[in-house]
Amino acid sequence: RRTGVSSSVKTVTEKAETKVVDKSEDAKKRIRNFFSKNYLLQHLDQEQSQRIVEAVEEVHFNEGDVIIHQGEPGEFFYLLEQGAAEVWMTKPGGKKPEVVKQYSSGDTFGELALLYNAPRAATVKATTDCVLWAMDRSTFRAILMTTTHEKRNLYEKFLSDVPLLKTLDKYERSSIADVLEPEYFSPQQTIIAEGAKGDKFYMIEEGEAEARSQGKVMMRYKRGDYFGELALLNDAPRAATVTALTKCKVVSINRDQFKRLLGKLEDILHRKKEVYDKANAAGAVSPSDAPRGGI
Ligand code: 1OR
Repeated sequence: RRTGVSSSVKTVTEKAETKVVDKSEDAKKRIRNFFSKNYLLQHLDQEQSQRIVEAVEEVHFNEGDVIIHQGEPGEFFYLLEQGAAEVWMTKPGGKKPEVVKQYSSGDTFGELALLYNAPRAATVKATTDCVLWAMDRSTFRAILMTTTHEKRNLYEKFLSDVPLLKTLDKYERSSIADVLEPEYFSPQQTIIAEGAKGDKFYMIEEGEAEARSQGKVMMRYKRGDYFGELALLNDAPRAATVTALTKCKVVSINRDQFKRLLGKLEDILHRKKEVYDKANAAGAVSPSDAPRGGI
């Protein structure tokens, strides 16, 4: 059963819409600590994060409890502070529910019903005892709705054009949209330097770039192509220098999110090695002969 831990819920009079749940300084510290680990909550300004700190309510679930029921209306967005949960879903046309995702400490879920005013898309079940922070619908809508929605819309078309991501479903692509960080480069600017330590994976949204190793052009990249995966896959230094050829807008994903969101594409990513080996064997290729990015 769900148990509310905080005792009193009151509404501040000056701001009729603002929900405030009394909590200790220690609880506030735990929530802020959660923010620092979660990509959705990392970029909030002081006022926004303060409002969330005030509004969320601590809830506990026991192992085996259902936190969210597929098909029911949604009231809360959840921050999983401690414990683990799994997502069960009966896919359209499917008969039986199956596990489609696992959550661990630092993850958030339950945003879809609040974003789209839709029934819960899946069932989320605690697989251990769990400590969560529940954010009410109006706080979610006031603070997180616009940014989440805009970011998912903004990148939906681009991500569906990336050949690498073709096998992912729409929800998995929107989870990628949540974590993308845009970066801009001018012509001849270095995006990645050979030999450097690598902690980001890149996709080109606009512009062109090339990869060189020991002076030779190895790859050409255009919109929808990706690079920077090798250092993350192999825990190795950057194997080539990537330089912008034109003005470029790239989007990047950090190492942890790459593992979490693109983990199941590892096979495809490893197969790309054949393309690199070919480029290497071909030796000093002229830029126009260099293999093009994606696969
Ligand atoms: P919600 O408010 O609909 C259930 O309540 C939550 O489960 C949902 O928000 C998401 O936060 C979360 N498809 C839909 N919802 C998912 C999925 C998912 N995974 C987690 N949730 N898929 C799994 C992707 C790996 C798509 C399966 C076809």
